[in-house]
Amino acid sequence: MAAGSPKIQTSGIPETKAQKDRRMKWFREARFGMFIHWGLYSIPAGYWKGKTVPGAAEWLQYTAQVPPAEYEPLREQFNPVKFDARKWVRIAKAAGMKYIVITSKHHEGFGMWPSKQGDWNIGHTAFKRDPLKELADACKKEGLRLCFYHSIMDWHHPDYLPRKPWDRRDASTANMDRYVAYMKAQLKELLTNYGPIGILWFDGEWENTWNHERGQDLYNYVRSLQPNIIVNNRVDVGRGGMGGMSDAQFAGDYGTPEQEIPANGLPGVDWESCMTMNDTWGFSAHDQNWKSATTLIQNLVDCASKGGNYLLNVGPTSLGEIPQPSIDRLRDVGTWLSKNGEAIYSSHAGPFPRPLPWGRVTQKPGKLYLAVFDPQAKELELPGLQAEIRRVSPLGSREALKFERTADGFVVHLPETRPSTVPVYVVDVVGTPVVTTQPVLQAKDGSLRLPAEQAEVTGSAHYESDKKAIGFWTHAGDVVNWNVRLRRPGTFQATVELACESASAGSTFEVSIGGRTLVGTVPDTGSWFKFVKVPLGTVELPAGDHAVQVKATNMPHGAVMNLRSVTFLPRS
Ligand code: FHN
Repeated sequence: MAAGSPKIQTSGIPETKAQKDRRMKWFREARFGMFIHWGLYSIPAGYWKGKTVPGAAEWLQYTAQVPPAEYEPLREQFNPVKFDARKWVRIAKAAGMKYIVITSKHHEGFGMWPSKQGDWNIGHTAFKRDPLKELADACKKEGLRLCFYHSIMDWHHPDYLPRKPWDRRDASTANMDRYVAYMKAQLKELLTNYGPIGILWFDGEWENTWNHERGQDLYNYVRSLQPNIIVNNRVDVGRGGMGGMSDAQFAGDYGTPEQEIPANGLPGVDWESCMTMNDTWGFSAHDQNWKSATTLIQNLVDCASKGGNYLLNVGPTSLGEIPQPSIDRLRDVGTWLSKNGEAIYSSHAGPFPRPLPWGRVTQKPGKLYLAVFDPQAKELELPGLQAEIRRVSPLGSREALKFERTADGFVVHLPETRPSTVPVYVVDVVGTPVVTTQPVLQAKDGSLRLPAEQAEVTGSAHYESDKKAIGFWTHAGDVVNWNVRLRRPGTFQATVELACESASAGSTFEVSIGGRTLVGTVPDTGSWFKFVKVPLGTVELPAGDHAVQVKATNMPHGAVMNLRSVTFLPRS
């Protein structure tokens, strides 16, 4: 270690910043990985005793309350004769993914490798092969990193506590220390027999038998077996819910927001958003709610534009095949990345502190990459950008696009013809671009549209990307803020788009802008997901910069609302 290098405590293991940067380098460059949830749950695939089991398919044992004795016969049925590690890895590689995180053991406790610890693993099935070894060999051959997801929570091991309500086995002799020793013995097999492992992706850390002491000990143990491995934050108990990362005092190298992309990333830490392609992690025969390839591409760009990675899940069938809808989408994402990967791999968060209405921006030294989500956009405003722009071109072309500096930053004029799916434009800049202030700008049609993703929130309420709204608004003192710039005065009709379940309806709130205040009452919209537009009346506003605030004036129940947007439309 270089003399005098400041040491940073990485959860009990002294490491300099330079050493951690070296360890994280491949992860920060990769930006895109494949998550694989594969286990015995792929056999029932969302059904049990002829009935549909709702929710995530890998949770079937819990949701259908299947006692271990009734679940265990699945082991005798498991024989994934169509499993082909090379095919899986080539699908991931062609999709532009740089690493694979596969469930070595999910909550069901079943080991997906022939472990010598006990008999609840694939070594005691008709499938006399080791899928993790075959994946390790295929990843090595194709140049991807193999990583393991390992659940701390274990619904099968007799020493794991707490027991689930549907598990009537005697718990009087259960011993959590003995369980941890078992888990460590399995992890030692995984970290000594399968070559260099990129990430140990822990999960299931939320039950009361797990704590910081155990988490830090497990982090240190894993790193002692493979010092260069990366360990996610779910090894410890410092994850702030699904939000990702709460406190650096806990073990773990990066944050893990799940099924969402933080509105403004997780500044100052490494992070990776894990998301499903439909609504389940494990294979479900009844979940056909597939996201479009365009949505998956936009999610990847959104993560990269905020300095994070995107871990996209597939749930293979019990025969060992990745579902065709997943294959089709991954192929389309790979096609996009083959043309636009320069904007993603080894990119950094763009200079804009908040998302832009037309898309996202990533950056590399001397370049900005403008990824356009809005298919109708004809020009791109870059509010508050301080930079010297030399040239703007479509990525991969030398065509020079028109652009000009304005009072508000820059405007780039887009070509008439452009790729249909998330076109990317490269801005050649001199030096390091800076964004001093990023007001939400009034559109050319005079409208002022304030989406939740561009707001700054004071308090614990926060943006939920699955609802495109600010939720968890459970404190009456939370305030939602936008800084806006009106380039033309006028009289505007104000409208709030919101959702609120019946039990929480009735809060009153006010929207203030330019010294004017509009008031409203939150109606029952039927659910937190069902959004309606509530007119608030009209307001006359001068041109100039204004602060917009939405705050509750009364919160009679547990929450105020889910706020999707505030819109000011000019009265004709
Ligand atoms: O309970 C698991 C779930 O099955 C899935 O594995 C996700 C993926 O991150 N993690 C847990 C839910 O947070």
